[in-house]
Amino acid sequence: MSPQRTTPSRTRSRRFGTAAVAVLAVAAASCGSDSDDTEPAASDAPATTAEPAEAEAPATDPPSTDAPATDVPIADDSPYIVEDAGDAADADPGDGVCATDEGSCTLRAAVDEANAIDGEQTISLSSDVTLATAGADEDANATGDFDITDDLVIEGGGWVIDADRLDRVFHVQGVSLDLSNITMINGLVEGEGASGGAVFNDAGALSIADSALTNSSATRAGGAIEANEGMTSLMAVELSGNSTGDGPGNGGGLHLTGAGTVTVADSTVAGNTATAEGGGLWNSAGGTFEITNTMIEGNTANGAAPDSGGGGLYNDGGTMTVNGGTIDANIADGEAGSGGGILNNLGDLTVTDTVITNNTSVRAGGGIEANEGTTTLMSVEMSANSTGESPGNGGGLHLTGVGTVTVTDSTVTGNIATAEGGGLWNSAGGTMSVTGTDASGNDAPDGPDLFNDGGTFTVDGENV
Ligand SMILES: [Ca+2]
Ligand SMILES: [Ca+2]
Ligand SMILES: [Ca+2]
Repeated sequence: MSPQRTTPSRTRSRRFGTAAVAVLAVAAASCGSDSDDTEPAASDAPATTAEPAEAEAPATDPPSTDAPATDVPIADDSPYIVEDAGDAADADPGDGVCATDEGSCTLRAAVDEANAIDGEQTISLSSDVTLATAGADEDANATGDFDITDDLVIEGGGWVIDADRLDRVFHVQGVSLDLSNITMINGLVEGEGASGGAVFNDAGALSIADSALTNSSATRAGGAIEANEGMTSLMAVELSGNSTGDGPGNGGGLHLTGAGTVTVADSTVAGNTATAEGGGLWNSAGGTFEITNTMIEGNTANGAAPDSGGGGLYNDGGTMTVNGGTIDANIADGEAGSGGGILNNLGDLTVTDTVITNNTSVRAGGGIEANEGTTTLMSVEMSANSTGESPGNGGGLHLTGVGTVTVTDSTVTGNIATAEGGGLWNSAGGTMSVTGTDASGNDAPDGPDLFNDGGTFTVDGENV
């Protein structure tokens, strides 16, 4: 068999793939549910009951019949090998065996079993899986999404989990979930507050590696992933084609609520859409959000307000760090949408060693919109970004209100504004300091490279 056939997550995803599954499959085959017949029966009854009267021992001890099961720790089958693409529940959760009434192991049965047994078990997929038990808003793994209530590892082997628009895929309830080598598609959560189209990390520790989350959506936030506090880590993950609805619709790819931590590394966030803010990724006021060596490409935010938008990234007052990677061709297309690449709203944004290019907005900040807050760019290439006609200020970067922007050792070239400041635009209350930076070859009717609307604006120490 060839478990990789459907995954778009490329060659690197095979690191834990076929070989590991094969080994685990062999292990399972040799130490499965038949362990009962191998040892206990022969040895124990004779040994413990040899001398005392034959009559009493069997009566008081539990030994002779199935007794070993009650005294001996459960012979846990983990890793559970999912070879049934269906969605039936486990027949006897907690007996250590992943088995439906039919005797096969589905993902739902494996999660039933892992939840029921203390400690962190491992599930290995050996088949695609399709959700088939309708019923969202249920938290005991009976219907809809798979509810994770105990620490768990799932090795996907390159297989696909299709939520079939019935619900999201995983709901992590304050525990840890490590996912690797899985493609998750077609998640859907609808209604007021519905968040996390594919995965909802509710105050847990979620780690996803070498995986793809595609074509999922949520009404409120987090088209693919919603993190409510907790810790969320994506490593070599593709978030693509996910979307939010309109309630309000933030974070087309991923959204963080509250005081959590999100890290995204060596990943791709592409073609996601948010109805309001953060077409790709959205960070909360209490959030710490680190993005490293990641491609943020072709995402769209539709929000109409001046502090709405952020086609690629939106930082809503928290701490966001972008280090390495590219922010390319993202769009803030609302009526006064701002920050085609990034919108830093009242927060602390630091961008280093990153290319910001081809992004567009309607109102201001083709590449970056800073609404107050602190924005620091170092070794950034900002090129070919543009703003539209409402009014269209700051093709590269625009600062609104009383904020601070620092640009060091960077290039700001080829950006276009319809009105003022093709490269950089500083507000009346703003402090903008540019050092060691090439700001040239930008285009705007007023201030082709730089425009100062009355604030403090220096380039290499000289007032603009
Ligand atoms: Ca069981
Ligand atoms: Ca467990
Ligand atoms: Ca459920």
